[in-house]
Amino acid sequence: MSGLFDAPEATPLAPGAVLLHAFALADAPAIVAALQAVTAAAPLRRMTTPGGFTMSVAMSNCGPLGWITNRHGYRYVATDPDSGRPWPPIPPLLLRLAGAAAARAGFAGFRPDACLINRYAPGARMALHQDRDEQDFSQPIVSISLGLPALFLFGGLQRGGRPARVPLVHGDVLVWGGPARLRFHGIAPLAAGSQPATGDCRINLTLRKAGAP
Ligand code: MD6
Ligand code: FE
Repeated sequence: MSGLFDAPEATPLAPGAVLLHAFALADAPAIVAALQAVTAAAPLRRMTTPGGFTMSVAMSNCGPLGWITNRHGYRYVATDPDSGRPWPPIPPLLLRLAGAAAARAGFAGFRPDACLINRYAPGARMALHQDRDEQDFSQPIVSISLGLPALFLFGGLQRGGRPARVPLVHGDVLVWGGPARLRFHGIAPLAAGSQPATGDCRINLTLRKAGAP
């Protein structure tokens, strides 16, 4: 129940994009524990962009498909290129949470087949980009923030212009799809801080439907 002086449960950012405050907060300890097992099997690693730069964010995946970048481009693949094994399965807790968050934002029936795990150490950032390597843009993306706070840069459908700056804190869930699905977005360089839940870093999980509908 929310009262006059409570923080809002949901903030619409744009048509198709909504920030669900603290939606993952109660599940955060269980999510962090499940991620330990995932990243033990598929360790976080800093990938190379097609332009030859090493990303500041360390990444891994779980699910039938995982997002990778290397000198040959960006794409989704079924096996971890570092081990040759399939990515670990998406923990059921995350599937449930993503489906509930998507439904809360108006996207019923969301069934992700990919979960990208991003780990930001202080100073790490994500340049403005669009998420367009998925096959079906009718499906939303559910983004879970854990650990240190970050400033989300929320741009428009075209590159250029000054993006809005949206603070994301531990337990926040951002859902976007529909008319917002191809907006440019990024993360400002992470400020250092103390966050026992994740060990002084930020973890972002993005659950997507990457494969064919
Ligand atoms: C991040 N998020 O929060 C980066 N992409 O660390 C993303 O790149 C992102 O939050 C698509 C949809 C939601 C997101
Ligand atoms: Fe993205």
